[in-house]
Amino acid sequence: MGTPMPSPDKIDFSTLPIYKPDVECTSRERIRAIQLAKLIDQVNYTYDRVSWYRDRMDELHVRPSDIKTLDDVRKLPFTDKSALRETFPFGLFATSLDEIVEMHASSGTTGKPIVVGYTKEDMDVWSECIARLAQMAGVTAGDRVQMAFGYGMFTGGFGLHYGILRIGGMMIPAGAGNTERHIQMINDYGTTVLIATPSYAMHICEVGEKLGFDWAASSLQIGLFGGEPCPPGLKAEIEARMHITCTDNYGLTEVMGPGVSGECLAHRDQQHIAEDHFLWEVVDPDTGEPVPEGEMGELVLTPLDKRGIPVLRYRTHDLTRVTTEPCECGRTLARMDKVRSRSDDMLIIRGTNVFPSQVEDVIASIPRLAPQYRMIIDNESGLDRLTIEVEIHPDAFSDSFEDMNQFTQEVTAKLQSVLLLRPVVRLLEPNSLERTLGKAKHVDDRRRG
Ligand code: DLL
Repeated sequence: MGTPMPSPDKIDFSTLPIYKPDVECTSRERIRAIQLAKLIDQVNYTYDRVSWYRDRMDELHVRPSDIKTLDDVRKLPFTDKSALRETFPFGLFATSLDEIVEMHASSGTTGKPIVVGYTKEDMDVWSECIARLAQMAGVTAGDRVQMAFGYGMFTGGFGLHYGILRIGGMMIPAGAGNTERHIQMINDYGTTVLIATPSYAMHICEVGEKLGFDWAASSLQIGLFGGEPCPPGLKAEIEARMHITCTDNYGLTEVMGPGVSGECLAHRDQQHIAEDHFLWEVVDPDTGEPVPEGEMGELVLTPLDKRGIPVLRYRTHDLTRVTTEPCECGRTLARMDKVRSRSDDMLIIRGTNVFPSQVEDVIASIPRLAPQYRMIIDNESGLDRLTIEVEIHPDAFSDSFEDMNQFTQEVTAKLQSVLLLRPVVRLLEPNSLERTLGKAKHVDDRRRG
C-alpha cells in the first residue's frame, strides 16, 4: 500500500515540489467548499449569459438558486459535443468576442469543429493547471523543454507552452514532425524535457536508436505525455529505452485542453484532477446515473471558473474511475485512473463487442510483442473480418518462418480467448506500421466507407 500520507497540516510544503500546496494538499472538506462556492457562481454566470443553458435549465425548471450542495449539480442538464456543434462557432460563448484572447478547436472526424475561446482569466487558469502537472513530473525553472505537439488549433501545443513559461522553464517550440531534427535539437540544445503524445515519443526514440543516438547519455530526463490513451507497457518501454521519467496527462478541448488531470510520481497509473477548477462525476454511460465512488463509468466534467465558454456537466465519453483516497505524493486531490477507452470506441464485429483496449491488454501480456498495433475491420466477403497487425518487439524478432508461424498461432489463440472471435493476425517486423506525429490511430474500420 506504500507509505501512509501525513495529515495535510503536518506536511512540510517547502520539501515538496508542489505548485500550489494550499490547494493541492488541502483537506477534502476544504476542496469541496471551494468547489461549491465556485459551482454556485459558475451556474449563475452561465445562466445569466448563455441562452442555450438558460433554455435547457428553464425546461428542467431549475434555477441557479437550486444549487445548494455539490450533489445538486445533478439537477443541471448534461452537455455533449452536439451542443457545441449546434451552436457553432460562438453560440455558447459567455463573453463578447472582444474579451476572448485566444481560440482553439478540435477537428473531430465528422461535422463542424468544436470551437473554444479563452479569456485572459481562462488563460491564467489554464497555464496554472499545466504548471502543476509539469511540476508533478519534476519539471523546474531550470529545464529546457522541447515541444513535439503541434502548435495550431490543437490545444496541446500552446497549452503546454504557456504552462512551462509559467514555471519559468525555457521553451523550445519545435512543434510536431521533422523527427531527425528533434533529435538533433535535443543534442544541440541540451533539452531536458520532451512534450509529445506517447506514440510520437516512441517514434522519436526509435528514430534516435536507428541513427545511433545514445539516449542513455543524452540530456533528456523527463517526458510529458498526453492527448491519447497510452497503451499498457508503452510508457515503461519509452522510459527504459530513452532513460527518462514520463508522465501521462489528460484533458480535452471542450473543458479546457490539457491540464484537467496529471500523473504524479507516486501512482503511475492515475492522474490527479485539478479539482479546484473541475467538478467531476462518474456516471453510468447508458443511464447517466452516478456510479458508486471507485467504480468504472463515464467521466463528466464541469469546469468551475471558465469564463469564455462555460460548459456544465460535459460528457467526455472517457471511461475511468476516481478515488479520493490520499496519495503518497502528498496531494489530496482526487485521482482518476488513466483513460484506456471511451464509451463510443466499442466496435461491433460479427455481433460481438470489441474494445481496442482488450487488444492492447493481450498484446501487453505477450513480451515478444511491441505496443504498436492496428486493427482493420472490413467485410469484403460479406462477413465482418477483423485483422490485427502487430509488431514484434525489436529484441524478439526472428527470421525463422516456423517460429513466426507458431507464434502467430499462439497470439491468435490468446486474442480469440479474450475477444470471443477469431481475428486474422499478422505479425510484422519492427518499425513496419506507419508512425504518426500526433495521436496514433489504431482502428481502421473500412466498413464505414
Ligand atoms: O487531446 C487535450 C490534450 C492535449 C491533453 C495534450 C493532454 C495533452 P482533444 O484533442 O480534444 O484534447 O482530445 C480529447 O483525447 O476526450 C480523450 O479521449 C483523449 N485523451 C486526451 N489525453 C488523454 C490521456 C486533447 N492522457 C480526448 N489518456 C479525450 C487517454 C486521452 N486519453
